[in-house]
Amino acid sequence: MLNLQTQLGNFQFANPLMNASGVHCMDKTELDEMVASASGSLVTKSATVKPRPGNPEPRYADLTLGSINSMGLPNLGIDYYLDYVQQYQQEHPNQPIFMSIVGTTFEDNIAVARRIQESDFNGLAEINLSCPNVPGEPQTAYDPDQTVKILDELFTFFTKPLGVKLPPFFDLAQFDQMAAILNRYPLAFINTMNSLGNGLMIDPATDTVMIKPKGGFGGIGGAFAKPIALANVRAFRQRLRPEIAIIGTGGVQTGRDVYDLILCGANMVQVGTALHQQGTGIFDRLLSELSGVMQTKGYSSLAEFRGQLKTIE
Ligand code: IRO
Repeated sequence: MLNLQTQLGNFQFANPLMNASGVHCMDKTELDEMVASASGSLVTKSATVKPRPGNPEPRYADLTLGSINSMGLPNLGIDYYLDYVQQYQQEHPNQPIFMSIVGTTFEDNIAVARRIQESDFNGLAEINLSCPNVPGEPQTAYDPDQTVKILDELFTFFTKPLGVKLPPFFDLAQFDQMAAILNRYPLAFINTMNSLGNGLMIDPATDTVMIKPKGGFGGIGGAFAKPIALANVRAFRQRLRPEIAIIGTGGVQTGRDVYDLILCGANMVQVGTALHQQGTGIFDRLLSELSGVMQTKGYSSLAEFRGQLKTIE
């Protein structure tokens, strides 16, 4: 019998799959569909203190190898998502849920985290330090000093399981620097990675950018992201304390993609662009394809191959 169970700290999940925050998690209808799906868990849309309409449309486009988005953090506000998870927790006491939170300023990051700390939320919180799409705001985790400032303040009061959503990094020195910072904090997990920030795609019929906000610049997801995601999961697994789990996110289209992220060290795996394009039925296919790869390789649990990537001597 195949066992697809995974764990993150003390939390158990029937399988490693979830949505990536921002995809299929904006409101109760989408979240309920995630709950009804074959995924092992789910995360709510990154929430700010107050609701936000986000950027003007068009703000998302499908591409041949993925997607581009500049949604601009549309969300229904932290109170909406807290109401949702409170109900969820009563109905699914043994199925932990994730909440994503974000602020566009230092003060707002702290304020939204306080709302979670003061609530009866008993799942895992993820603070998004990597939103690429708020005009005028840099991605927090590309600024080590700002990252330290936020984490220092958060851990003065935040006692629930907390992870950070990171942007992609591209240089081994950046991995060293960021891992050294993250290792100083009692983080439950990191989630690597957010979309590849500030890409640009052009519609060849009209010579026009594909999305309206920020002159067409937006976060790139899908197949474009897979090698970068693998590298980020691998690089952080090699550098982080073993108690800090890793959620691998980027470029999952098949069960083999899920397997590859686990091979690099992921404890859970999120699906973004492909979930947006195919809907929640994708989780059944991914689980069956993942099981097929494991059977071919002779594995009966994820732990047998997690982190077991081979290199060439
Ligand atoms: O534009 C968005 O809402 C968005 C966010 I907060 C993010 O973290 N990543 C992304 O690609 N889009």
